[in-house]
Order: sequence, then C-alpha cells, then structure tokens
Amino acid sequence: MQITVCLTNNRPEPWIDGLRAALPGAQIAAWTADAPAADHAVVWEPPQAFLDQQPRLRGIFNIGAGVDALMKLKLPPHAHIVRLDDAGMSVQMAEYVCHALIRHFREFDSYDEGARAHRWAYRKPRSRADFPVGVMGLGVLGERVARAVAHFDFPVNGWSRSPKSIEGVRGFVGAEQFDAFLAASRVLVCLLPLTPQTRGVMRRETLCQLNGGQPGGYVINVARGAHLVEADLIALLDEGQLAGAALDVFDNEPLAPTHAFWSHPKISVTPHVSARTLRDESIAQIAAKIRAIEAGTGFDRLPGVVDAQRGY
Ligand code: NDP
Ligand code: OXD
Repeated sequence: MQITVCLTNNRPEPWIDGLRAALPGAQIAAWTADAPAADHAVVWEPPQAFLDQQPRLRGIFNIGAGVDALMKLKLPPHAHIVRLDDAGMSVQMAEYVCHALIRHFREFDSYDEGARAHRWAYRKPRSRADFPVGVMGLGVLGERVARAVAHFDFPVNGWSRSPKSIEGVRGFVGAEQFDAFLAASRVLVCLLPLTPQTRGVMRRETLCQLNGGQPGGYVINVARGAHLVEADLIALLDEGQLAGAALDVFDNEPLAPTHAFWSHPKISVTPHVSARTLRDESIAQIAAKIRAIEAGTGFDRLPGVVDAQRGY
C-alpha cells in the first residue's frame, strides 16, 4: 500500500514519521513529481498537479475538518474525501466560542480598559435571557459548541439542514426557518462548511435581522472567511447596528497587515487558531480509517466521508 503525503504550508516529515509508526508495512513518502501513484493520500490544500498524477487513489484524507479547498479541484474518479472527524477540535472550538461569548457578555474588554487606567468601576449585570446565541451548523463542531454554550445557561438556537434534537438547543431547519433563527438570536456563531449555499451567509440583509432587528448583535466567525461579507460587517459596526465581532477566519489569509479588521475597536482577530489540527490525534484517526478500509470496510461506513453532492 502506497501512501503519499502532500501538505501545502505544513512540513510533511512529522506526518510521515507518525504514519509510518502507525501503519508499519505501508510505503509512505512525501509527494514529488516522480513519486509512484498512491492508494491513499494525506493532504492539505494539494495542488491540482498532485491529483492529476493519481489514477488509483481511493482515499484522500484531509488533515482538517473543512474541505472547501479540495472541492474546488478535479478529483480522481474513484477517490473519496475523508475529513477529520473532531480529532480534538471540538473541545477547542467550544473553548474559543465560550471565551468570545463570555468576554462580550461580561464586558471584559471594558474591565481591561478600566484596569489599564487603574479605574475601579462596576458595570451593571446583564441578563443571559437578553443574549440568545444562534449556532449555524450543528455538525461535529457546532453541536459541541451549542452544548457548551447551553451549559452556561444562555438560550441557544441552532440552525442546520436536517432536524436535530440537542438538549437545551432550539432547532431551526433549512432556508425556510433561517429568518426566524436570525431574529431569535443575538450572538451569531458560524460553524457551517463553506459551500455555494453558505458563501456570504453573513451579509447586511441577514446580519440586520439578528436580535429581532434591534441593534446589539454580535458575530463570532470560526468557520471560513467567505461566509462573511467583510465590508457589510464593518459598515454595520460603524452604524451601531452590530455591537462587535470575534473573527478567526478571513477571506484572504494571512490577513493583510493593513486590513481594517486589525485596528477596528469592535473587532477582535485571531489567526485561524480556534481549533488547531492536533497531529497525533489526527494521525491516529487517519491510520485507523486506512486500516479499516484495507480490512474491507466500505467508505460509506466511515465517519467523516464527504458527500460530493452536498459539498461537505
Ligand atoms: P460538519 O460537516 O460536521 O457540520 C456541518 C453542519 O453544517 C451540519 O450540521 C450541516 O447540517 C450544516 N449545514 C451545512 N450546509 C448547510 C446549509 N446550507 N444550511 C444549514 N445548515 C447547513 O462540519 P464540522 O462541524 O466538522 O466543521 C464545520 C466547519 O468548521 C468546517 O467545514 C470548517 O470550515 C470549519 N473549521 C474551522 C476551523 C478553524 O480553526 N477556524 C477548524 C475546523 C473546522 P446537517 O447536519 O443537517 O447536514
Ligand atoms: C479545518 C481548519 O478545516 O483548520 O480543520 O480550518
């Protein structure tokens, strides 16, 4: 069995070492132009040239949860894309979103400002009931986030394509219930995959519906930059319609040093770190799936196999 590792902006060596330890007997190497054709590939944003050289590829194992970069490429005819299924990411995502939410709700930025000025001053307690949180996407990451937020007693709404039953989460389904979901939510968390249906889902007309159309909405984008129309966000913050945003992902990454987001007083920026790929957990998960396939398990029985029609 030949496994090729093709990672853009990541060093392949530690992945190769880890995969060799987990899959003794497999031939594992980094991609080079004259590398032999692979049975399975471990990839992150591979170039089209790599896929064009893979006539017998069966499994394309993405070292992230989002497969939008892969969906833009022409894939070998019999290959299946398998994304990371949690692999230690959901707890990180829950930490990140709860941190951003609570920092906003408890006005910790304002206390930080007070501390810098040596000012001992209280702010009036706010009611959780006034800060319902809407989680877009209730998959592996969104469900964990929704449960974590509910644990802090915030009202939680969730929006997905198919109905869900999650304790403490009021479910909204599909395009028909999207407006009602937005109106019922004040803090909006994006954990959708990037597909043609979800690109630009956060734009002026949708963001204006948050909080029943009243000012005060807050945006937490931890999915993909292209879910958000950046200029609309800045305009709505400057107009006072939105109260703030915590952004981890951007249309163009790395975010340009001159980008307006860096210095906007109502925006906090992190460099795509809300849920990092954990190498050891990911290698263990990928190796277990390759072992299962080689032992005869069909791709349809593996978690994390991408449905090409849905695009996630
Ligand atoms: P999943 O595929 O498990 O979940 C996707 C969810 O989105 C599902 O609940 C799905 O609904 C819902 N959904 C998809 N399309 C629509 C639509 N058109 N309308 C309504 N709901 C929709 O993905 P994960 O939870 O594993 O990951 C989500 C995304 O998070 C990734 O695609 C990636 O882009 C991003 N990510 C970001 C990271 C970061 O560090 N910033 C790290 C990891 C991931 P249904 O359940 O009905 O199918
Ligand atoms: C992912 C990511 O998709 O890191 O896993 O964004």
